[in-house]
Amino acid sequence: MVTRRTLGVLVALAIGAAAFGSTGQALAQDKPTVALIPGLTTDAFYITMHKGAQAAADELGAELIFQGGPEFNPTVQVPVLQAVIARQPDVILIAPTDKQQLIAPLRQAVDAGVKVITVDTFIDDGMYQDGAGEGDFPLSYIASDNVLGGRMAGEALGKAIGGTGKVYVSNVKPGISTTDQREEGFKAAMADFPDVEVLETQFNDNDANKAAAQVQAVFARNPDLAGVFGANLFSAIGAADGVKALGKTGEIRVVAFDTPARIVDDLKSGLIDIAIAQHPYDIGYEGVKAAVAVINGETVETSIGTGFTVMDAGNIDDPDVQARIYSE
Ligand code: T6T
Repeated sequence: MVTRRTLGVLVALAIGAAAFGSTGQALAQDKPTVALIPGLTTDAFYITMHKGAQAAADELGAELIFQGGPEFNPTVQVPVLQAVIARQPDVILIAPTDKQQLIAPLRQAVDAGVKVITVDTFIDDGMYQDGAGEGDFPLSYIASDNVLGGRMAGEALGKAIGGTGKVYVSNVKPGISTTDQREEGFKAAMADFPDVEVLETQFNDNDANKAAAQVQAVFARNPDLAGVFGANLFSAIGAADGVKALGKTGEIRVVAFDTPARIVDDLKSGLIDIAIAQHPYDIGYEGVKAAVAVINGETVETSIGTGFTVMDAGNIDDPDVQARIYSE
């Protein structure tokens, strides 16, 4: 006799048989699976991106894996990528931590049948699917326009210092698409300020403490230092901390890229003049949307741009502006 209990067991066995092949190996899940590999996990920018990605995954019925390393560094990111490839998601969304060093490891993903889309940063020249270059195989690039963002920062800093004086870029390290492009845009904007001298870029390895110490060292050599552009979250926090430690708030002007929560106080106190918020939530959301489209056999744009919100002391209390402060 088939009792209620044995029926339950039979149903459970049937579900088990559907989920596992005769070898006991897991079969592909019904749900599309998307993996998001950030530049590093403990950065408010990527934490916010994760939220947007999760929102899209929930809406579209996709499974989202979020796996990353503790540092923005290809040596740390490549093993994470290899572990994710072994999990065989349908699509990998990744913020590659170096333009060149991630090309070959990402090629391995494609060879393993996993589709690749890059978010925030790109590999190679960032022009995908054009048949040119070793790294044209990702299907799409979803990000801010970083040259434009750097240009906006340059214009803001040039104006803040009255079009004259010495400035420098506090940057992470060469070879990262986003921060390289921000510096490029910043320097292009400075061409409109002939009386501004752009000093040598200081590279801080994504370490805010190092960036702060560099402000003090540059100031020691250039007591007439007028401004610093912090080209990402850690560079900007370090630049602000360095200026504060010198007691030069409002005298050495700071323009920040990225907007973690503490930016609010720094804008209000005049430590930072302007902060350029990216829209990482949208990058994550659009990333998963594009991934699911690809899984459904649709073609996606090879380049999808997201916007900016420029924050200053005058608008920082607006709810629309507050909404663009990154999550922690
Ligand atoms: O500025 C973002 C990101 O766009 C960049 O690629 C790396 O740094 C951040 O994550 C901020 O820390």
